[in-house]
Amino acid sequence: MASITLKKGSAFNLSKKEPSLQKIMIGVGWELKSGNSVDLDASAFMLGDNGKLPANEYFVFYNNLKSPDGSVKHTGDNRTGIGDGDDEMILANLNLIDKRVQEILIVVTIHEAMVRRHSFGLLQDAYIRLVDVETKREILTYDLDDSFSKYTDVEFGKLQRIDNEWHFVASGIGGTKGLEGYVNAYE
Ligand SMILES: [Ca+2]
Ligand SMILES: [Ca+2]
Repeated sequence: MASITLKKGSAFNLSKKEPSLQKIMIGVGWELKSGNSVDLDASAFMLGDNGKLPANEYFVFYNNLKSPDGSVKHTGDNRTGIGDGDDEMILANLNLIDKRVQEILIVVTIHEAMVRRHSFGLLQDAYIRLVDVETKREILTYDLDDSFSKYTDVEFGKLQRIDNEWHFVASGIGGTKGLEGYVNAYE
Protein backbone atom coordinates (compact mmCIF):
# COMPACT_ATOMS: atom_id res chain seq x y z
CA MET A 1 0.00 0.00 0.00
CA ALA A 2 1.37 3.37 -0.96
CA SER A 3 1.66 6.04 1.64
CA ILE A 4 -1.22 8.45 1.71
CA THR A 5 -1.32 12.05 2.73
CA LEU A 6 -3.95 12.54 5.38
CA LYS A 7 -6.92 14.70 4.81
CA LYS A 8 -8.57 16.25 7.82
CA GLY A 9 -11.19 14.00 9.26
CA SER A 10 -10.30 10.97 7.18
CA ALA A 11 -10.38 7.70 9.07
CA PHE A 12 -8.78 4.33 8.45
CA ASN A 13 -9.37 0.98 10.02
CA LEU A 14 -5.75 0.06 10.71
CA SER A 15 -6.63 -3.46 11.81
CA LYS A 16 -8.37 -4.11 8.50
CA LYS A 17 -5.97 -2.26 6.22
CA GLU A 18 -2.92 -3.77 7.86
CA PRO A 19 -3.99 -7.06 9.46
CA SER A 20 -0.45 -7.90 10.59
CA LEU A 21 0.10 -4.52 12.15
CA GLN A 22 1.22 -4.73 15.78
CA LYS A 23 3.93 -2.18 16.28
CA ILE A 24 3.69 1.30 14.97
CA MET A 25 6.07 4.21 14.98
CA ILE A 26 5.01 7.81 14.90
CA GLY A 27 7.89 9.89 13.63
CA VAL A 28 8.34 13.64 13.56
CA GLY A 29 11.01 15.28 11.48
CA TRP A 30 11.89 18.88 10.86
CA GLU A 31 14.55 21.24 9.56
CA LEU A 32 14.95 24.95 9.91
CA LYS A 33 14.66 27.41 7.08
CA SER A 34 17.26 29.46 8.94
CA GLY A 35 18.08 30.82 12.38
CA ASN A 36 18.11 29.27 15.81
CA SER A 37 16.89 25.82 16.70
CA VAL A 38 13.22 25.04 17.08
CA ASP A 39 12.26 22.28 19.51
CA LEU A 40 9.31 20.17 18.41
CA ASP A 41 7.85 17.69 20.89
CA ALA A 42 5.77 14.63 20.03
CA SER A 43 3.39 13.45 22.76
CA ALA A 44 0.76 10.76 23.24
CA PHE A 45 -2.30 11.02 25.47
CA MET A 46 -3.75 7.58 26.24
CA LEU A 47 -7.37 8.16 27.17
CA GLY A 48 -10.10 6.10 28.77
CA ASP A 49 -13.72 6.08 27.64
CA ASN A 50 -14.31 9.24 29.70
CA GLY A 51 -11.79 11.08 27.52
CA LYS A 52 -9.28 11.41 30.38
CA LEU A 53 -5.94 9.81 31.27
CA PRO A 54 -6.48 6.71 33.51
CA ALA A 55 -3.38 7.94 35.38
CA ASN A 56 -0.93 10.77 34.71
CA GLU A 57 1.67 8.26 33.52
CA TYR A 58 -0.51 7.52 30.48
CA PHE A 59 0.64 10.88 29.14
CA VAL A 60 3.80 9.87 27.27
CA PHE A 61 6.18 12.69 26.39
CA TYR A 62 9.80 13.80 26.79
CA ASN A 63 9.61 13.65 30.60
CA ASN A 64 7.70 10.34 30.79
CA LEU A 65 9.12 8.02 28.18
CA LYS A 66 6.96 4.93 28.83
CA SER A 67 3.32 4.19 29.62
CA PRO A 68 2.65 1.97 32.69
CA ASP A 69 1.44 -0.90 30.47
CA GLY A 70 4.69 -0.73 28.47
CA SER A 71 2.77 -0.31 25.21
CA VAL A 72 3.85 3.22 24.29
CA LYS A 73 7.41 4.49 24.37
CA HIS A 74 9.00 7.80 23.50
CA THR A 75 12.57 7.53 22.20
CA GLY A 76 13.65 10.78 23.82
CA ASP A 77 13.68 14.51 23.40
CA ASN A 78 15.26 16.07 20.33
CA ARG A 79 15.71 19.80 20.73
CA THR A 80 17.09 20.87 17.37
CA GLY A 81 15.81 18.63 14.56
CA ILE A 82 19.30 18.60 13.10
CA GLY A 83 19.82 15.66 10.76
CA ASP A 84 17.72 13.70 8.28
CA GLY A 85 14.88 11.35 9.05
CA ASP A 86 12.73 11.09 12.15
CA ASP A 87 14.00 13.45 14.81
CA GLU A 88 11.55 12.39 17.51
CA MET A 89 9.67 9.10 17.70
CA ILE A 90 6.86 7.42 19.60
CA LEU A 91 6.59 3.63 19.42
CA ALA A 92 3.39 1.77 20.21
CA ASN A 93 2.64 -1.94 20.47
CA LEU A 94 -1.09 -2.21 19.82
CA ASN A 95 -1.33 -5.62 21.51
CA LEU A 96 -0.04 -4.35 24.85
CA ILE A 97 -2.31 -1.34 25.28
CA ASP A 98 -4.19 -1.39 28.58
CA LYS A 99 -7.84 -2.38 28.08
CA ARG A 100 -8.97 0.86 29.73
CA VAL A 101 -7.38 2.89 26.96
CA GLN A 102 -9.86 3.56 24.17
CA GLU A 103 -8.06 6.31 22.35
CA ILE A 104 -4.53 7.60 21.86
CA LEU A 105 -4.23 11.21 20.86
CA ILE A 106 -1.01 12.24 19.11
CA VAL A 107 0.09 15.85 19.20
CA VAL A 108 3.15 17.85 18.20
CA THR A 109 3.92 21.05 20.05
CA ILE A 110 6.77 23.56 19.90
CA HIS A 111 8.62 23.97 23.18
CA GLU A 112 8.30 27.48 24.63
CA ALA A 113 6.79 28.68 21.37
CA MET A 114 5.31 31.83 22.87
CA VAL A 115 8.47 32.97 24.66
CA ARG A 116 10.71 32.18 21.70
CA ARG A 117 8.19 33.38 19.12
CA HIS A 118 8.41 30.12 17.26
CA SER A 119 5.90 28.61 14.87
CA PHE A 120 5.80 25.95 12.17
CA GLY A 121 6.42 28.79 9.71
CA LEU A 122 10.13 28.65 10.66
CA LEU A 123 10.43 25.08 9.46
CA GLN A 124 10.90 23.24 6.22
CA ASP A 125 10.42 19.55 5.44
CA ALA A 126 8.45 19.19 8.66
CA TYR A 127 6.22 16.15 8.88
CA ILE A 128 4.60 13.64 11.12
CA ARG A 129 4.11 10.09 9.92
CA LEU A 130 2.81 6.70 10.95
CA VAL A 131 4.94 3.66 10.09
CA ASP A 132 4.53 -0.12 10.44
CA VAL A 133 7.66 -1.05 12.42
CA GLU A 134 7.88 -4.65 11.11
CA THR A 135 7.61 -3.87 7.40
CA LYS A 136 9.03 -0.32 7.64
CA ARG A 137 6.09 0.69 5.49
CA GLU A 138 4.84 4.23 5.84
CA ILE A 139 1.10 4.02 6.31
CA LEU A 140 0.20 7.64 6.74
CA THR A 141 2.04 10.91 6.49
CA TYR A 142 1.21 14.51 7.10
CA ASP A 143 3.25 17.49 5.99
CA LEU A 144 3.42 20.35 8.47
CA ASP A 145 3.53 22.65 5.51
CA ASP A 146 2.64 26.25 4.90
CA SER A 147 -0.96 25.79 5.94
CA PHE A 148 0.32 25.41 9.53
CA SER A 149 2.78 28.28 9.39
CA LYS A 150 1.01 30.44 11.96
CA TYR A 151 0.46 27.59 14.43
CA THR A 152 2.62 26.31 17.26
CA ASP A 153 1.00 22.93 17.74
CA VAL A 154 -0.90 20.37 15.75
CA GLU A 155 -3.20 17.55 16.70
CA PHE A 156 -2.01 14.83 14.31
CA GLY A 157 -4.70 12.28 14.90
CA LYS A 158 -6.24 9.67 17.15
CA LEU A 159 -5.90 5.94 17.39
CA GLN A 160 -9.31 4.69 18.42
CA ARG A 161 -10.27 1.25 19.69
CA ILE A 162 -13.58 0.21 18.16
CA ASP A 163 -14.77 -3.38 18.67
CA ASN A 164 -11.18 -4.41 19.45
CA GLU A 165 -9.88 -3.03 16.18
CA TRP A 166 -7.71 0.05 15.93
CA HIS A 167 -8.76 2.91 13.72
CA PHE A 168 -6.79 6.01 12.94
CA VAL A 169 -8.61 9.30 12.57
CA ALA A 170 -6.68 12.15 11.01
CA SER A 171 -7.23 15.40 12.87
CA GLY A 172 -4.86 17.89 11.28
CA ILE A 173 -5.94 20.61 13.67
CA GLY A 174 -3.49 23.46 14.15
CA GLY A 175 -3.48 25.39 17.40
CA THR A 176 -1.57 27.61 19.77
CA LYS A 177 -2.45 26.20 23.20
CA GLY A 178 0.87 24.47 23.79
CA LEU A 179 1.52 21.20 25.57
CA GLU A 180 0.14 22.59 28.82
CA GLY A 181 -3.13 23.33 27.06
CA TYR A 182 -3.45 19.70 26.02
CA VAL A 183 -2.50 18.45 29.48
CA ASN A 184 -5.17 20.64 31.07
CA ALA A 185 -7.76 19.18 28.74
CA TYR A 186 -7.01 15.52 29.35
CA GLU A 187 -5.59 15.02 32.86
CA1 LIG B 1 11.76 17.98 21.36
CA1 LIG C 1 15.66 16.88 10.91
